Amino acid sequence: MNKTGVRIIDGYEHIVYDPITFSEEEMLKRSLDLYSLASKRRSVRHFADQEVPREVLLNLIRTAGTSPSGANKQPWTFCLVADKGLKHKIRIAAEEEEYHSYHERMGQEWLDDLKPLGTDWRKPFLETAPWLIVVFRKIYDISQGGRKKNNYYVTESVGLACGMLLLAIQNAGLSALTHTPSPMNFLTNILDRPENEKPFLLIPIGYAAEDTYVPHIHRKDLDEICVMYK
Ligand code: IYR
Repeated sequence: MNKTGVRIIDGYEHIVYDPITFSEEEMLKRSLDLYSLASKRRSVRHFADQEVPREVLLNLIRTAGTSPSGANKQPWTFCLVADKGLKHKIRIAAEEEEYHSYHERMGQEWLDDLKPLGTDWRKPFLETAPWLIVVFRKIYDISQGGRKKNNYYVTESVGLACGMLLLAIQNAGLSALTHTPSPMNFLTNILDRPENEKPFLLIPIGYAAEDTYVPHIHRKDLDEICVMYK
């Protein structure tokens, strides 16, 4: 290895890995602290009319962009929408689809499952939230020369990136909703995205409105989600 920590392995440049480590005591505290932060995350549907600095949003997206992805293709685009006209268009189109979903497309079991959450076809939060993050998954890339290039495990990769994004949002002291109007092709048209990008998730983000109430849901106990082989 040379002094810069760069090494050629099998013909490809590698850099020395520089892991961040902690004492066991610190590790225990940090893991518990992050769990405590994560456990307070809730889906929020009521937002305050309060700006969030653009640079914060950019840092959240930067964090999401550190996610692992198939063959490191990073097959995602995060659209940041603050423009009121665009938010209005998105709300109108989402509500139209959701109206049909709630009245015709979703079965009774699905509607019953959603009753405790109090959702319906109306989506005012798409206009009240100061920002919408619209996540697209790139089903393939397009090379400089216009050729199709494969991406791999696209859904898994973008799902992982969104998980990191949600935790980053929580860490910044903001609130968000993972919203999936269905179908959501209208986002491709409104945001004028290329044909290799498919909408994945719509995330309204901002400060929760004062006196926001959320459903009293419970998270599964550890012994319901974790199986130890020891
Ligand atoms: N997409 C609809 C319905 C909906 C579906 C599930 I599954 C939820 O957990 C919540 C809502 C909507 O956003 O209202």
